[in-house]
Amino acid sequence: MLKIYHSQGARSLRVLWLCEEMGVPYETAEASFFKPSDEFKTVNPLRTVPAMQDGDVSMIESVAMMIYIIAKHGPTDLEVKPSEPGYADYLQYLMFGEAGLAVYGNPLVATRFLAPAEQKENYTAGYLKSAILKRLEFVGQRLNGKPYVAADRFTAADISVAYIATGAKFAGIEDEIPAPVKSYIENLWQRPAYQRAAAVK
Ligand SMILES: N[C@@H](CCC(=O)N[C@@H](CS)C(=O)NCC(=O)O)C(=O)O
Repeated sequence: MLKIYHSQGARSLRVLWLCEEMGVPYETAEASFFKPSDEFKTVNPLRTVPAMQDGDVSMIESVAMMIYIIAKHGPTDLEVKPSEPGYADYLQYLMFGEAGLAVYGNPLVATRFLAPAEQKENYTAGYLKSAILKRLEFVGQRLNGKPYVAADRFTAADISVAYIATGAKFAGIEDEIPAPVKSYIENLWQRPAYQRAAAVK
């Protein structure tokens, strides 16, 4: 069974949500930032969350875990195939959720909680915040009122992108998410699979 090293509100949410949508069984293990267990440190010497083990396989990138789980436990409509319209959008937004959005949040969160007071509002923090908000505006424009980012259906790309709302809370910018993107994500949050995943401690 998949073992997912999880911390509530971390990117492990993407992996749990995907498993819940697909009905893939998994177990979780605590991945604490402050008191990492020896087991977690062995699986992920970087100590970033999530990590995943599947037998002898260990992984530390949430979107790669999603691709792995889809490939191993699919087929699923959460994936868009190369033959389908929307394939390029699917790939793009699956990656964009992390590489174009969430990754900008890490240094912002670190600055918010760990930087000395006089550095909390520094140039880099301002840059990161505007980089995230600019990219969210881009997502809102691309959605143009549609409920999903690719292929006119709910896919893993939506799971990837929607994580930014959770990350934005830690970064203290959740109130600045553009309204169209906020409603897009709040609509995704109605899904029972999301709610089960979000409730996992
Ligand atoms: N690209 C990685 C990023 C993992 C990551 O940075 N996770 C955050 C929590 S959501 C973390 O562990 N931050 C602490 C750190 O960067 O040291 C992924 O998508 O899994």
